[in-house]
Amino acid sequence: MESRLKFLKFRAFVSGAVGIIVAFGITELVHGLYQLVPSVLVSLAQRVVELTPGQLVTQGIEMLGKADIPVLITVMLIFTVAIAGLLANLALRSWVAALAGVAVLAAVAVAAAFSKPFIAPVATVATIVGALAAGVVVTALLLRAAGLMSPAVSGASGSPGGSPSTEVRSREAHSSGGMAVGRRSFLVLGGGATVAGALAAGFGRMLAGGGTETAAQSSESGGESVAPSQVKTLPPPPPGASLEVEGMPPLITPAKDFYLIDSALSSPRIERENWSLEVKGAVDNPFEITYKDLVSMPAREADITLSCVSNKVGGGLISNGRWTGVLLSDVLKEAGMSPDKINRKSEQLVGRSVDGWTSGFKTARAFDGREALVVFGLNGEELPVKHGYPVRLVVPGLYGYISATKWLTEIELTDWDFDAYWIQRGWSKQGPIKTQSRIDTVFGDRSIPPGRTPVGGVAWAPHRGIKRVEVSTDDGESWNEARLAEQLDVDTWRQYVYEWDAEPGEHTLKVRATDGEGETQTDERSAAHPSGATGYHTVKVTVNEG
Ligand SMILES: Nc1nc2c(c(=O)[nH]1)N[C@H]1C(S)=C(S)[C@@H](COP(=O)(O)O)O[C@H]1N2
Ligand SMILES: [Mo]
Repeated sequence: MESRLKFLKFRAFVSGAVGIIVAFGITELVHGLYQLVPSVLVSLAQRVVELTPGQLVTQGIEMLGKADIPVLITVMLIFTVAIAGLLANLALRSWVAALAGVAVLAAVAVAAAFSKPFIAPVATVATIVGALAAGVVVTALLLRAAGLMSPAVSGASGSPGGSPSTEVRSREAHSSGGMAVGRRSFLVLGGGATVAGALAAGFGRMLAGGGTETAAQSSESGGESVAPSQVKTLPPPPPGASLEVEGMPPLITPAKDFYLIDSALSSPRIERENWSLEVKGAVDNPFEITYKDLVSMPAREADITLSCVSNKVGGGLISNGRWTGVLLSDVLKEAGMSPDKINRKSEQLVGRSVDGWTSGFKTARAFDGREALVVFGLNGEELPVKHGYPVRLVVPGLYGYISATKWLTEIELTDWDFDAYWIQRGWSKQGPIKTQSRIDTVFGDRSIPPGRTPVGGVAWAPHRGIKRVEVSTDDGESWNEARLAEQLDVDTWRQYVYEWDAEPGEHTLKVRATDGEGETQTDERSAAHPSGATGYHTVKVTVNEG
């Protein structure tokens, strides 16, 4: 191993690494300025996710949580930098071989970029080729400054031929004075190029942004406003639905804090002018609807709590939104569908995203009275890009992975045999949100002063509602009735609080909820996979002597 590594010249490695950083800087900057050229880094990482077996992806998401994307991108970056360093070493022996390697990189990058929806093909190819060419030039200049390559062979075109390896050896052997000058320019050029590349990439990422911005706030979409015509809005939530307790999450989650889960490493950006929804499959009247048509249908606001199946007991992958949208049943009626027409061939409703992601649930859920919505607004604003702009599905009582397709572009009615994205990856095909409760106002592994301590939080059983919440302060030996806030809607979570008179010592707090049908959540612990975590949220606290 050691001896093999000696073949590698460190400065050549650095030259290649700097070259690829410059190349990435250029692609990211162009992406920031022009969204239709996708981020090469993100598209590469996206392909990796898609080609990785689902179980592994799932574990990755569970292990890394919100850090999964940055970690993956960092690994990609290190991997690519290493390849570039090796290619620069290869260049010392054969420019032809090294350039062939660069061509392979270009091909991989183009292939990854083209797997994204909505790209400008010519600009994308030009950007990738241009960026890699710039990287090659920088690498060649650095190799020359490092004295590893004669000016004659360091042109960007890589003028093959000659015998670079003997050339290199002879240059290294003599002229130590020349090397000193070379070292300085190597450092200046190398450092400068790295900083420039990193700055360009950083600036590009910043421009590309994301956050919870809406498309209207982001640069391109200044289009005419398409105002929904008839929205049945809701009154502000009654004051009784919120409890004034420190640490309690807000009844309606602000869009910027709404939890985020998707397989898309960067959100697809779709202009609503170009958006349409196709309703197809086992329906009498397959049809396509534009954004304008959709928002001119009767719309409503609905308070619905959305949860991710991979939320751990006590976890934060749950939020409550006030969604604006059209009833899914109304859209299906336009396609000639009605509850009595549901049969084996139309048993499942598949929602497909522009990026190919799918969810699927029983078509009957669209007609059983719950406010399953084709959504275009969140909390009185346009749907944020990250949460599915311009249109997504939200179905009360069902986990997001089977129902809540973001960047929705297709609804297909089909049989139950079709397996949607996460079903193919081993998650349960049935995805009702399990009854759960969480302690928000007291944290574990911390000590608190004795005396009155509100133990509160949220409990949820979307579409069944919460009838009762109990809190135990003695590890489940005895249970105390918690005070409930008003239930905003059966489809939302409900706040509770139990005023605990905390005495010094160690205490194990637990919470359990009973749904509107009288069913109490199970205390049996199970992991999130395959159908949602169960068990009581448990918090250990130490109460001081005071
Ligand atoms: N297109 C698309 N839609 C998607 C997903 C996805 O990966 N891609 N993830 C789903 C999952 S697993 C959940 S829990 C919800 C999360 O919605 P949010 O990110 O708006 O909170 O979206 C669902 N919709
Ligand atoms: Mo999810």
